[in-house]
Amino acid sequence: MADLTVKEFMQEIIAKNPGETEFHQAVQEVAESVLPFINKNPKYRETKILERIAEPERVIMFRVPWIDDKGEVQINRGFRIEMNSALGPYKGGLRLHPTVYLGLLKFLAFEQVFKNSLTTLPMGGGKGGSDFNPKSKTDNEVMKFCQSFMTELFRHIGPNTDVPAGDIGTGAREIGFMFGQYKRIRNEFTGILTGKGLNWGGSLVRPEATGYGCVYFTQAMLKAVGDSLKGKTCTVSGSGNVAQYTIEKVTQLGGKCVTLSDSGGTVHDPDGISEEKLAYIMELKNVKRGRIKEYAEKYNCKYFEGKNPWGVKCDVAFPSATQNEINEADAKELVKNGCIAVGEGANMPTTPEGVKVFQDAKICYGPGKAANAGGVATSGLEMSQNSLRLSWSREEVDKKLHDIMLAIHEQCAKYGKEGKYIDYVKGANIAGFVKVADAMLDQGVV
Ligand code: NDP
Ligand code: 2IT
Repeated sequence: MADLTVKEFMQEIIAKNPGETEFHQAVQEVAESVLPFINKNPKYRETKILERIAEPERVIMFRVPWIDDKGEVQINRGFRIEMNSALGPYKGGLRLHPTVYLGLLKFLAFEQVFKNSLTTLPMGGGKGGSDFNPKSKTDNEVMKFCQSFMTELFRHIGPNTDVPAGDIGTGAREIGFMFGQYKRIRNEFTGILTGKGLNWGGSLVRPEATGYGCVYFTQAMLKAVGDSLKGKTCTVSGSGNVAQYTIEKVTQLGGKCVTLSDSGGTVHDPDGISEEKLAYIMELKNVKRGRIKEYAEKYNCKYFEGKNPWGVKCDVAFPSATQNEINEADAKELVKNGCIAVGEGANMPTTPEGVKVFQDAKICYGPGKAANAGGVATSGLEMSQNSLRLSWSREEVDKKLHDIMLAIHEQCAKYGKEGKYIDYVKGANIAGFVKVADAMLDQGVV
């Protein structure tokens, strides 16, 4: 059989999924890593495993009608992409953001399959959400939306079927409203969502897990080249869940975070974001739901309207906002300014051209599906605790998270080592692929 080229493979993907540009981007990156491996292993080629992984097992799209505080009817579109269940129940977050459409969630669901495989826990991959914009909505409006969303979603999920969680725009408040509605409809208290409140089934360290895990992974990358986070200046984008706990852990490990951002712009605080300043950010973002600009006003530092943080000189960068937030020019700027490591808290935050810049410069580059897997891994730990009807201590969960991040680093190194350099993109893609592919082979053509 002649080798299957990335070009041939992508032509079919693009023809079958027109206009879904983020999905094409995510599939192409995996195909570039995995096709050479598949071509050498005919059992995967003959059984069209990658073609099957790129086709969701099921896509659910639905109307989400609700009534706002003025009494006006609003209509949003809800989605759940049940991508792959070879390794366990579908698992992945729910994104609430006006840019949500089918192609965006398919990219996230596709990435999730490989990420969840890397965690070593029994979880398939999925993603969902809606084009609902929680910003500037009242708590009552958010509750009305969440209840309507769950009124359709409930029939598709379950503790052994599909277990959603948070993502952009879906935090503790939204998970609470959705859980309440599920329980009311089904008359059942079960672990159908993760990221739940700590006193009603949530796991300790789940709120912190994505940020902490990303820092643990970055620390492992630095250790592999004989370095550490101690004394390093770090830039962070975003100011939500992932950004907040990235800052907390970097600071605990002796690094200094100097930026934060939101869709309005970036703040630069050269003195570093201390524990006290972080507490202010958490109140500002999680309770008052304000803008990051207010931080600059309070602490008298610079605010760059409409700008991202990548122009600020740093040793380590933690993109923790959204997809494609680092382009080729940003990546060049980072490398030029001496950046030695990038830990992706966000999903696919670097464009393919940007990734190439990092790879050519041979800096430590940890792609999202490896570096941010601590969030979903701890969701897996929450599912285990729910099944056992037990809750583990903070130290226990944190240790398991730390061990999982080191195990992911090991798997990436195993498949991505090229002499002294570790290509974490190749490593994560192949390691993630092999486990899913082997499970699919065992389970027949389904
Ligand atoms: P949050 O909603 O808590 O925070 C998102 C942050 O990113 C906000 O500061 C937001 O600013 C900013 N942001 C979002 N979209 C844009 C945009 N288009 N342009 C500029 N800034 C933007 O989300 P999370 O912290 O949970 O998620 C951040 C990233 O991490 C996402 O890529 C997510 O998929 C990924 N991730 C999250 C996990 C989790 O457990 N939560 C797990 C693994 C990955 P603003 O408020 O102005 O929109
Ligand atoms: O992108 C992700 O991994 C998440 N948003 C977390 C998913 C989860 O099920 O915890």
